[in-house]
Amino acid sequence: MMIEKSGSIELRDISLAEEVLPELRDVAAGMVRVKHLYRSALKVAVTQMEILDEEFAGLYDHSPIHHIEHRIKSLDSIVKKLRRRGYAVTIDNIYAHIQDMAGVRVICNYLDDIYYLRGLLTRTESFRVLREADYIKEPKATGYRSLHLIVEVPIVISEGTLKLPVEIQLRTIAMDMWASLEHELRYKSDRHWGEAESTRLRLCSDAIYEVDREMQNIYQGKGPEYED
Ligand code: 0O2
Repeated sequence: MMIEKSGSIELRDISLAEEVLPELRDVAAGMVRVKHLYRSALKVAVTQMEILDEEFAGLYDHSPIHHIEHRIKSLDSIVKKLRRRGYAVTIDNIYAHIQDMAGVRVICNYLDDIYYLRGLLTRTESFRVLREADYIKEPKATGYRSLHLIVEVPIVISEGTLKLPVEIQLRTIAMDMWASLEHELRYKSDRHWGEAESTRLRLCSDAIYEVDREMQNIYQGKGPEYED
């Protein structure tokens, strides 16, 4: 299953943002090209994931992929990220400093599926791995767990071949549930957010990880006492 998340940069977003951020006027025209190039890179990466998904679905009993989501980073998110890192909002800085303009999220059934897919993706000659962050082995302080890969994807355009970064996030269904709800709670709710709530979310993440391990043990026919 393929899901396109909202968050693509639309021209109306740019004109809206212009009213708030006058300096964005200069980048508005360039954003159209940025969007086109990264959407192309995203298509290449998503198509590769679809090929694998269809192969597993057609030929094997088990597919490591539950579903795939993809998105182009929103303008709001680009601006926040550049500013957080102390860069001016320019087209050059987007190319130089934003590696997750194009993002693919692969939701896997079991923990081992994540590392199996990682193995397939990092072995392929067409995608060079630029960066890897394993937030499963070392979760973020928030409790966030996922495996992140930044891969360089080639696209053929009229001027030649261009290589652009695409972020691939690999996570289980359970990790995805936690990340979606945590994001919703933390950024969208008007409630006061304190240390107690953060601790409870971290504990939820730990509990979910134990469930992931136990579900995998059951799937693999291993006893409850089994340790990696
Ligand atoms: P968007 O556009 O909303 O998807 P950064 O931490 O962003 O300065 P980096 O290295 O680019 O640096 O990013 P990182 O931390 O490897 O991964 C960023 C993305 O991972 C986020 O996208 C989220 O999708 C996810 N993520 C990372 N930490 C958390 C977390 O604590 N909770 C949740 N729910 N998701 C997290 P963005 O940046 O939100 O961009």
